[in-house]
Amino acid sequence: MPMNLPPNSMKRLFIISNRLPIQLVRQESTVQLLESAGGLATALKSYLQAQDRSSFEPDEVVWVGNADFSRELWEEFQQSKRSTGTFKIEPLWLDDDVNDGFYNGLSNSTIWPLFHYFPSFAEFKEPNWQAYQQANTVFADRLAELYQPDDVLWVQDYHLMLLPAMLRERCPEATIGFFLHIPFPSFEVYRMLPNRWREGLLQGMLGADLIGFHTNDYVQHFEKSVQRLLGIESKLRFVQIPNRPVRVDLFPISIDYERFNSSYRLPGVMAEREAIHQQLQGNKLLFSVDRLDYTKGVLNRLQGYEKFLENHPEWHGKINFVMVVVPSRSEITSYGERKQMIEENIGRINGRFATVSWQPLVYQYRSLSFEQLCAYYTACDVALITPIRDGMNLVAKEFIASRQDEQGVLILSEVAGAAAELGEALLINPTDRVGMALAIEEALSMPVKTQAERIKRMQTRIREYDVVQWADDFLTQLFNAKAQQNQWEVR
Ligand code: ADQ
Repeated sequence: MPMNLPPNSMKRLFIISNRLPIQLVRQESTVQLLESAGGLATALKSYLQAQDRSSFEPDEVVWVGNADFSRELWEEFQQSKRSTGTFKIEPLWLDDDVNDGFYNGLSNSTIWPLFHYFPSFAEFKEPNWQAYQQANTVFADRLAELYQPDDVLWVQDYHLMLLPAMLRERCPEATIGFFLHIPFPSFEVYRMLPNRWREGLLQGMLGADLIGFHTNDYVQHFEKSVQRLLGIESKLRFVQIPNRPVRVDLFPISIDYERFNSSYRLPGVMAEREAIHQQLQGNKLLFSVDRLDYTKGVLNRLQGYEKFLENHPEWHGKINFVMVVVPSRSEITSYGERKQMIEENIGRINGRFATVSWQPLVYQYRSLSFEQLCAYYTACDVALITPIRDGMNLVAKEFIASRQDEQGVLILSEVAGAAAELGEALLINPTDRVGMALAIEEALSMPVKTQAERIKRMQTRIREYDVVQWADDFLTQLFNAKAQQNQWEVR
């Protein structure tokens, strides 16, 4: 039976993720603090920045993660007595070889490809598994030193799947939540991991009191894997571990809706939008923005656009596609190869269709500022978001929220977690080029009234379950799960 505990029963909230949401760099004689990008950091920072809207008021929020900067730089920064914002930072430093096997190895060359249904990209190297265990142990040992009763430990994502059980061993009474930001794959894919790894990762997650996923499918895939590999059944969203049933549920992550919606009238955004419109000279604009990652479906998107241009010569000279790709994980070979393939395809498509006065594809390999991002979101006619797999995809939600003018069409992959909530988008299969070409045509000819109806419905949903709701929902359920376990023990 759910019961809500008073929010103040949380003393400190620990957010624990592989990377910290900030970076430190030396610029001339001072240490500068920069924001890190990426879905997880963006979402959790948005929550912490909007905490006045949250029902939870911890005395302190502490973010624990691996530092991208040296110990010396951190000490210098601390001596300058500058603040890291609304939360405290607790940096960790892993040995280089451990970090390589843990981050580039098991996290991003095994779990990431396998969980996104790219098993042929997955490596199964024992030293990487060792490094993954070592890295999770470093987190667990440090957290056990920091932990005090009534602290809440919220572990984030696939790099730290062993951590909840390690924490449970060290702090048996602790309130521990775990949230997975990527898909949890179907059992047939998950079972491809070596036996000890696949059982170890499940046991690791089950150290938590609550395990959260983006969608119902991911919850079911997880429950099935636990049942088939560990022989533990689930009932009514509780994994039936004796004396400590573990709650599993869905919490579709979201964005700071108001921040994106109100950006429409920011002077910087208006000026950028105006500049984009002038360059377009009346042409329609297709837009996409992603981290460089094979899961984001950039090549398929290019092929879909090529098909559209092939089938629709009447659109030649009247449409531009701006594709922005942010550098990511450049140390991993498959990412570098992808970049080369993308650039070759862009060159080929432009070579095939461009004229002296028209370039069908404009490619930018860089990060955009918030103003630039919102200017593109609101200047474009169609946002083309076509991942081959994506846990959620915040870009889709940001685009919809930004459209205060209630115009624009979202073409969205049916296998992005966001598709479960954004049913008014034109949903496509990302491997179906013909389907993508048809969707582009449909989007370009959609009446403005229909665009507005669809956008408004999606906006209502994102506004009502924004990132603050998401985090509050997770934390409320975490307290409920803990209370239910306590009742269980009394019985
Ligand atoms: P990511 O794979 O990083 O996140 P996504 O959810 O789309 O993917 O978030 C990317 C973030 O980076 C967005 O906030 C976007 O605005 C920003 N961004 C992307 N390209 C940018 C650019 N060129 N310049 C500036 N900003 C850019 C992971 C999972 C997702 C899940 C999130 C949150 O893979 O499925 O939605 O975590 O759980």
